[in-house]
This record gives sequence, C-alpha cells and structure tokens, in this order.
Amino acid sequence: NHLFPVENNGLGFGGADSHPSHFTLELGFSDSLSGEVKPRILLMGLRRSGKSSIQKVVFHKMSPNETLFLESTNKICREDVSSSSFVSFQIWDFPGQIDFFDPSFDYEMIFRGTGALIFVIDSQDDYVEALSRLHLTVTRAYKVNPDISFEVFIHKVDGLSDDHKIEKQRDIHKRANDDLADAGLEKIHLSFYLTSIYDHSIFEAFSKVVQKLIPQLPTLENLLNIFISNSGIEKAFLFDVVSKIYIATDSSPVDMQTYELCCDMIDVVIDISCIYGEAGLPYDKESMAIIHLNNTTVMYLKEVTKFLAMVCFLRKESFERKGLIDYNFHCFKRAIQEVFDVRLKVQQNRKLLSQRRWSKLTSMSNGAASNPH
Ligand SMILES: Nc1nc2c(ncn2[C@@H]2O[C@H](COP(=O)(O)OP(=O)(O)OP(=O)(O)O)[C@@H](O)[C@H]2O)c(=O)[nH]1
Ligand SMILES: [Mg+2]
Repeated sequence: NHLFPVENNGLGFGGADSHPSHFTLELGFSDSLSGEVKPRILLMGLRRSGKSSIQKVVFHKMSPNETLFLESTNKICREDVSSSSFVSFQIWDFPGQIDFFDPSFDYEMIFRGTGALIFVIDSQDDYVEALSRLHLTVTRAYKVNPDISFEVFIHKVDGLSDDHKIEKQRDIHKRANDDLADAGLEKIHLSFYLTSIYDHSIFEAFSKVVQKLIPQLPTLENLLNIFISNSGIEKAFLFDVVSKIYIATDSSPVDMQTYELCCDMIDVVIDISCIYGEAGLPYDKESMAIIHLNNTTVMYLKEVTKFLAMVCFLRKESFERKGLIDYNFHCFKRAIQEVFDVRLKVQQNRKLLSQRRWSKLTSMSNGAASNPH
C-alpha cells in the first residue's frame, strides 16, 4: 500500500496516534486488495460551490469563516473516515468542472465503487449551468452504477429567507427531474437537502447521506425503538462523536432543534473533558453527562463504543427511574456489540477470501514464469 497521508486534520482528540483515522490521501488506486471495501462518497459540483468547505467543516472541525481562505481544489482529494465500525467510508473531494472527456479521468472506475454522489449547487448563484452539470454527472454515473444514491445539496442557503429557500428547492427539484424525464430516466431518484456550513443543516444532511450507506441501519433503529419504549425516553440518537453525524435514531421524527442540542452537548462534554479531564483521551468508557434543561427535559449522554455516543431526551419524571434506564442501556450496548461482531466476522471472511484468491493468482503467474517452455 503506497498511499501516504499528506495532511492530518488535528481534531485535538488526544495524541496523533490515538486519533481515529481521518487522513487526506493522495489519489491512488492501489488499495483494492487490502480487503475492506469502504463505500465511497463523492463531492461534486461547479467551482466555488462549497465542496471543500463542507468536507473541512464536517470532518475537520474547521470554523465556517475559515473556509473563506480555502484554495480552489485542483486534484481529487481522498479522505478516509473510519471512526467506528459502522461509520467507515471514503470522501472524495473533486475539483469543480472535472472533464468527463479527459482520457486520464477514469470515471467508470470511480463510479463503480461509489455509494453516494453528493452534488453541491450554490443557491446564491445562478444555477442553470449547475443543473446541466448535475444532469450530465448523474446520467454518466447511473450508467456505470445504478446503485449509487444521488444527493443534491442546495448549498449556501444561509443568505436566503425561509420562503426563498422553499421556492429555490421546489424550482431546482422540478428542473432537475424534468431534465431526467426528458432523457427518459425518471427512474433515477434524486434526494434534495437545503444546506449551509453556518448552521447544523450540513451535519444533518451528511448524517442522512451516511445513514443510507449503513446496511445495519434498520437493526440499529429497531434496537433504539426497543430501548426508548422500555425506558420512558422520548428521543434517542446514536452519534459519531468526532464528526457529530448521527448514524441512527429511533423512528419518531427528528427536529432540527433537538439535533442542534445534541451537537452542543457533545461539544460541551468534549471541551470540558479536554480542559479539565485527566491526561489521555477526552472520550472514553467513563464518559457520560446529564443536562437538565429549564423546560423539565433532561438530556442524557452515554458512551456506547470508542467513537459512538447515545444522546437521549426524556422528561424529568422518567429520569427518576435512572436505574432502569441504565440497565436497559446496558442491554442495548450488548446488542450493539453483537451487531459489530457479526460485521467483523463478515469482513474477516471477505478478507480471507480475497487473500486466497490473490495467492492463487500469484502462484499461477509464478508457475507460468518458472515454466516458460
Ligand atoms: N455563505 C456561504 N458560503 C459558503 C458556504 N459554503 C462554502 N462557502 C464559501 O464558498 C467559497 C468556495 O468554497 P470551496 O469550498 O472552496 O468551494 P469548492 O466547491 O471546493 O471549489 P473548487 O475546489 O474550486 O471546486 C468559500 O469562500 C466558502 O467560504 C455556505 O454554506 N454559505
Ligand atoms: Mg474545493
């Protein structure tokens, strides 16, 4: 494997080696034999639409204002995100205006291994060109791999009023789908999100994109449903602590405010722990926090795995039965562990298989070389 990290994000999660593996990697295709297949998320869209900013804000904790100084991307930047066994994928940040007709750009290979394609449209700019680009990209990608989920981020909506946002979304939705219908490709499904790096909308949208790539999602949701209904809890989220992406929640609807409160709580816990905690990781087995809000709601955070946290919302009265909640949580955690173990086994089997296939291949070619006549 001759890929090398060129940039470490420095999220401040303990020492460099204790940090989950977030690295920006030079583009390279040599790791196809390394066993684990990580779903790929592509960030595409016109120049200056905000692709790199999204990646930096969500995965590098860059503050939104700092993105003003980002330089234009001139080559594909690949980053591995594998902070937990469930959340494990690669993000490929593309330069704007990639040329599909450039022979050095092997888009077939790129799309074949892609799980989700995020197309970013700058909503503060004229989007006619962006829409035709979206159409071209989506139809190309679909031809190579019809299983890709297509996600359209109507981005930079911070400058728009609520009415304006809805109006833009409706217009873009209609035009994009009309273009597909004209090409006889109605079966391609596009999902739309209104996003901005200046609020939590980008994290929420990214959460939904990532959730589609987690095959165990229904199981996780089910476990959360069982957990909350037996514990008197109103809402529970399973969070990836580093990126603040929620990888699952129970089946009741999510409102933005609740999600924002969860993000704030995680920030508070990590910040306090970084400043006042003992040396070492700011997030570990002991990590937990209880916050009483002034509207009789209690927020309860608990560690699930090294990189996952559960954040629950419940009424003050329900929190009186904390013993029951903790017991149910313990059962939940064990169930999660079992899901992890199954996944691990599947991965190991896959690795073994590909190793066997590889050694068979090499022994065959060795045989051919040692017996030329
Ligand atoms: N108002 C606003 N500006 C944003 C948002 N996201 C990104 N920007 C700004 O948009 C500009 C371009 O951002 P980049 O992330 O470099 O865009 P890009 O799509 O990576 O551009 P290329 O690499 O050239 O393709 C920067 O000045 C960002 O600060 C947003 O949500 N709202
Ligand atoms: Mg860029």
